[in-house]
Amino acid sequence: MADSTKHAAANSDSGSGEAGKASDGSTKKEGASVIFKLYCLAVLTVMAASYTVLMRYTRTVEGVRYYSTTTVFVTECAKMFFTLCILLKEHKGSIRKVSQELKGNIIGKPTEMLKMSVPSIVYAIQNNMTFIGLSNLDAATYQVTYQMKIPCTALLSVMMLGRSLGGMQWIAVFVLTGGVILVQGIGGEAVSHTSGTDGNYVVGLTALTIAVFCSGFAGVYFEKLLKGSDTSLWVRNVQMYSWGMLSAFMGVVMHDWQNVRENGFLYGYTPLVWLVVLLGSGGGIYTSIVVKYTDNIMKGFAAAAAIVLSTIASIMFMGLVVGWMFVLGASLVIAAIFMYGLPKTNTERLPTKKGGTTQNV
Ligand code: NCC
Repeated sequence: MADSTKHAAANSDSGSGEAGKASDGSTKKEGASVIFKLYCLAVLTVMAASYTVLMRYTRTVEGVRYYSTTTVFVTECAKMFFTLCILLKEHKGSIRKVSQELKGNIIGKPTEMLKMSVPSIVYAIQNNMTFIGLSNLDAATYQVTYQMKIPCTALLSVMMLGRSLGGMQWIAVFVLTGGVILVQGIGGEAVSHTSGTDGNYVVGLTALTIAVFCSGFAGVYFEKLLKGSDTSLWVRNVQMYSWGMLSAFMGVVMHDWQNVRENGFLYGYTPLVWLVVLLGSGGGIYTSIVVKYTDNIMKGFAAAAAIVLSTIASIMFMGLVVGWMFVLGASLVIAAIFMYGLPKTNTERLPTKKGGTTQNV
C-alpha cells in the first residue's frame, strides 16, 4: 500500500483549498498518470479477489462461526488506523498538525461531517448485508445477483453525478455484467457443491438486493462529496470511518450483543479471519484511492477482473475444472474492458456543464 498512498498523499490537496498545490506546497501535476491508475486498479483487483475468496471460506468452510458484525466493526477500526497513519506521514509525523487538520474538518465543519454519515452508514448496511447474503445463498446465486451492482452503479453515476457514457461504454457495462455472470456460473457451481449452504433463500436474496443498491448509492455519493470539494481524500476517509465505526458498532449491539457478551467480542477469530480484516481494510482504502483517481464505474471493472483472476487461481491451485462458459465469460470481460476504454479519460473531477453540454474535465 505504501507506494500508492505516498502517490495519493502527494496528489491530494492539503485541505487548504489551494487547488493545484500538493501538500508539500509544490505545484501539483494535473491528474494522475495512466500507469498509476492502472497500478491502483490492479492492486484493488488482487485484493478484492483474495478478500472475496477468504470471506466465503471463513463463513462456509471453517468450523467456528465468528460474528460477522464484529468483523465489520474491526475492519472499520483498522481503516481508521491506517488512514491516521497516512495522515501522520503526510504531516511529517506531527501529531499537532494532524489533530489541527482533523479538528478543523470534524468539529469545525459539522455540516460536511453530517454529509459523510450518509455513504458511511449505507456502506455499513452493505457490508452487513453482504455477510447475510453469503451465509444464506449458494455461491452461484450470490455472485450472479451481486453483479447487478455494475449497471446499478453506472446508472446512479449518470443520475447523481451527471456523468455521460457513450453508446459503446453502455454496451461495455452490460457485456461486462454478462461476462461476469457467465464466469461466476462456473465458479459458483464449483464452490456451491462444497459449501453446502442451508440458509434462508428469501433472506439471502433480500439482503443481497439491498447490498447492490447500497454499493451503487454509497459509492457514487462518496465520489460526489470527494470530488465536489477540496477536502483531501484522507480527511474525507477519517470523517467516513468515524461514522463507519459508530454504525458498525450499532450493528454489533443490535445483532450479536448477547452472543458477544457470552463468548467474547473476538469469538472465532482465527488467523484467517484476521486476514479477512486486513484485506477488507486494505481493499476499502484502495477503493477510496481508485474512486478518487478514476471513478466508481472503473472500480466495477477492476472488481470484475478480480472475479476472473480468482477463478483462474482456483483452476491453477485448487483443481477447479471450467468449460466453455468460463472461457466465453472471461473473453467478454476482457472485451468489455477494451470497449469501455482504459483509464485514459480524466475522471478525477466531476463533469462540468460547458455550453449546455456535459463534459468530462
Ligand atoms: O462492493 P463495493 O466494492 O462497492 O464495496 C466498496 C467497499 O469499499 C469500502 N470503502 C469505500 C470508500 C471509502 N472511502 N472507504 C472504504 O473503505 C466500503 O466500506 C466497501 O466495503 C466491488 O465493486 O465489487 C467492490 O467489492 C468489494 C468487496 O469485494 C465486496 O463488497 C465483497 O462483498 C471490494 N472490497 C474489498 O476488496 C475490500 C471493493 O474493492 C470493490
